[in-house]
Formats: sequence, structure tokens, C-alpha cells
Amino acid sequence: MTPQSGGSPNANQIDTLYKITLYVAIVVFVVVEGALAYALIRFRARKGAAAAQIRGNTRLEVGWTVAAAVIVVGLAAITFAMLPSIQDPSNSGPNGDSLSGNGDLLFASAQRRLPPNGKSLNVAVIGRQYIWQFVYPGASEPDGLGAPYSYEEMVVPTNTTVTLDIVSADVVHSWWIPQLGGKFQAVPGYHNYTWFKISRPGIYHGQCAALCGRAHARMIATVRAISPPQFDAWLANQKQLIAEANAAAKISRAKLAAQTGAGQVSNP
Ligand SMILES: [Cu+2]
Repeated sequence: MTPQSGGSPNANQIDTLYKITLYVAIVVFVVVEGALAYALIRFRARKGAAAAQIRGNTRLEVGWTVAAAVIVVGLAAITFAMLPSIQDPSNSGPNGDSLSGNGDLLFASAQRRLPPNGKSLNVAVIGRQYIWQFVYPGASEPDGLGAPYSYEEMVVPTNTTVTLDIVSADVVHSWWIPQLGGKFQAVPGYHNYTWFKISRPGIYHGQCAALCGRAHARMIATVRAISPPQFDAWLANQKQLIAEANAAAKISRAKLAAQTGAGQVSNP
């Protein structure tokens, strides 16, 4: 009945806002339908009774117009008051990752919202047919290469503000982990920004929410929150695995390049 929440403060605020609107709507529904049901029963046709002919009631009409306007203005005021807590990332908690070294990133951007202290773990979310790639800070080369990354599962530290840059490598995808807040499109050529902060370790499931091709249904997304020390270890391990794979690829490439003529032909 209501949006999923419990994973991140912005998701909780979206849920609260939804519930406020829902409760007001329930009250209006019960009053309107109750009045209708009462009128149907109380003034139902009776033998010999002549129906009263009523042509307008100024007080009643002004009353329900003003009441509806007050409700709309009230909901708008509450929404605008709560929007900053949904859109703007808050600082990491005291038990969050220290973001020392390359995780401590400062950005100059008009669109990307950063926590008040400017510190967040910034992860690039790249949608591609049909997998999500997550690129972490820590490029070893000036052109951005060498940064640790993962596919399908984004691993993050708890109590730490995580800001996301959402992009696409091919077609439009949609990033959505319901428990961690709103849905954001990954559009080729554009950057979309959002954030979350997870207080409890756990696994949060999502799924590409825009039909992006034949294997769209398999384009799942998972966020796994672990303690900051575990995260630091995971990131270091991820870096090492990537470095090892790159080194192995380099050797294979050199081997291939060294094979010429007949040797290359006979090589399977
Ligand atoms: Cu997709």
C-alpha cells in the first residue's frame, strides 16, 4: 500500500510524505462517501413523497471549494518543507567510513548534491545492456582508468553517505532500489544524481525499471551494506583482483603479439 522504506533516510521521508497524503485522502473519502450513503438511505424514494427541488447552496459550495483548496495548499506546503530532506544528502554517521584516501571526494557541480561537510563515497552507476556496473573512486591513472569496480552488486559501508552519479553506456535504463529512495533514469549523455545512507547491514534489492531491451528482466541491481572495516577490506581486495586480472591479460596479449606467421595460425 505504501512505498518501501527502512533502508535510507530519503526513502523514509518519501514514505512519510506518501502516508500523510494517503491519510488526508482517506478522511476525504470517508466523509464524501459517507455523506453520499447517508443521503441515499435517508432520502430514498417513498410512496407519495414529493422530492424537494433545491437549486444551489452558496454556503455549501463555497465551503467545499475552500476546504479542497486548503487541503491542496497544505499538502503542497508539507511537501516543499520535506523535499530538502529527500533531495539533499545528510552527513555520514559517526560510525561511518572515514573515507580516508581516495574515498574522500570533493566535487564542484551545480547539480550533484553533497552532504553539508562535502564528504561522501561517490559511486558511478553505469547502466548497460544488461548489467549495472559500479565504479568506485580510486583511479590509478590520470584518465580515470584503474578505478575499482563491480558488477550487479554494489557494496557500500553502513552509516556512510553514498552519492551516485547515474549514467548509461547505451540506452535508457532506470536505477531503482525501492528501499533506498527514488527512481532515477540512466540516460546516455546525461548525469543523474541521488544518494542514500544505510544504517543496518543487509542486502537491498532492485531492478532496472525502464524497459531497455530483450534481457531487461534480468538486469537486476543489488546493494549490499557491510561495516566500514569490512568495506575497506572488500575494496582493497577488489582492487587487487582487478590488478591481477589486468596483469594476466597483459601477459596473454604479449604472448599473442609475439606469435607471428605459422605460429599464430596453429594457435587455438
Ligand atoms: Cu536496463
